[in-house]
Amino acid sequence: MAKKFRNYINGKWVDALSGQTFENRNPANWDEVIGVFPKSSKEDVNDAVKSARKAFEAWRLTPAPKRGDILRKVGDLMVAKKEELSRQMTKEMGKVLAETRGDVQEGIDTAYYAGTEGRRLFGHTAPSELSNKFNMAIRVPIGVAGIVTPWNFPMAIPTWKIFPALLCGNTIVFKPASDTPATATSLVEILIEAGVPEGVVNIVHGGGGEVGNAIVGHPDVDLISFTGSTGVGKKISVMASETLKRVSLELGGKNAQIVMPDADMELALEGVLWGAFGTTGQRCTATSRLILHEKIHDEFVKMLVKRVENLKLGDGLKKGVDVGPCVNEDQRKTVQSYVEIGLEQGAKIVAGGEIPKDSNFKKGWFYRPTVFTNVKPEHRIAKEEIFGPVLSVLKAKSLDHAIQILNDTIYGLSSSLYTRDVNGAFRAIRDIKAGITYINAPTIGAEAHMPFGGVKQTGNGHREGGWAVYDFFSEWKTVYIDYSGGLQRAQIDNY
Ligand code: UN1
Repeated sequence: MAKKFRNYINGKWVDALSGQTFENRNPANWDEVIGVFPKSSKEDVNDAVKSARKAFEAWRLTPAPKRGDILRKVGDLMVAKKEELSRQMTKEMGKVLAETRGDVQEGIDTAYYAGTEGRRLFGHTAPSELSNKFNMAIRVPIGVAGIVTPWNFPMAIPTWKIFPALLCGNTIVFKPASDTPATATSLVEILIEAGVPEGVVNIVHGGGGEVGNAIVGHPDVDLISFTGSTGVGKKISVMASETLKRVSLELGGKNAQIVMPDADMELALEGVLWGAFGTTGQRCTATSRLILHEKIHDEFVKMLVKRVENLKLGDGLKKGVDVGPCVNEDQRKTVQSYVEIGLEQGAKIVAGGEIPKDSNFKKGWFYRPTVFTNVKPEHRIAKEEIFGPVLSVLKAKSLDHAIQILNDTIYGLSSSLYTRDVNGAFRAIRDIKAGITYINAPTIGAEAHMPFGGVKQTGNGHREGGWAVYDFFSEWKTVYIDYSGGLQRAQIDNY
């Protein structure tokens, strides 16, 4: 019998009101059922929002350092359970164990950052233009936050949103991706164990159409923080505008790594292998374009193909496996269809390009790590986000040309340049249009205490991570205290 999971609303574990359920299976072995989860609807969301609204009144008045203490305890519990959480995540979404450990660690880092932020959460003071008057701006909680998260970082991304939201004094209605509901449940269990009061965190499982839309459309939800596709992000933006919610969108990417002839080639090779095929290419920061200077193009492609062919595909729990399966059937179909589009438009496959035929792979959503050469900037595989193990190689004549190709996309999340030329590197930092630029490091590997997010259609200008996310989850309140005992008119009495 598969384990049965529930929603957590108003301090109680409950089934969906409709009684409906859905199953989640291991993408490396679809015979294995991870669990059965409530298939919730609008009514369940209504209950969760009601619970979060009620709990907000006490939570907003809980001192921030106390909220921080709870989050520090959350971090301690995550440390204690790191291995268990990582294994559960690999089974649930397929990425290899070393990476799921990294995912949990990112959550731990975020918890400890939030814990200490409880004793900062700085505001500002500024002198008044009038005598005997004091000015300050303080951060205040906003209300109920709707948190809608993807399956590729099932622990890290929810923590990026939920921990700072809680620290700032907001309450939560959490809808995790339906491909990773078990990891999300573990996170909620940890929050409860650490002492988050009843009603402050609520989790509602189910599909985006039903549960996600109900959260975004709910008039009593004040904030939405969403990570996912650009298509869905645009719909959320429109829907949330009805009630003028504050919305943070973390969307697609078409990230590129540039390699110049003066770079350390071995290092650049390690970088692109990790950036393109880590998490089976299913990161919004994944390297999906490699822009090679023409002088080193042929030699680099040769080195790359050799290494890609040796990447070991398999069940992420097994030792020595480099690349796990795609998360589900739809995702693998998308990958396959982009490979066909690439071929049709005249690109050339130099590695992978197929579903593995070996019987070991029969019961999982595996796809061979794939490299295309002869890719032109106008090809769809150079423009559209694939979210799978597919790398498109393009050729550039110079650094400026490479930057121009890199910028030729609607997205702007991550970017990378391998070079030893410090002048070129600084020019690239200035001219690359992306939220994140790495020099001599791959496009993946963001750290929890630094701002994370993109420009152009990767988002709507907000940032997660570090200090920046606290701006999203709190409201500025400006306070003027006049202790002159008389009416002082700003802009008038002093001029
Ligand atoms: C994502 O793919 O949505 O920098 C997040 C990275 C990770 C986070 C990725 N630390 O790749």
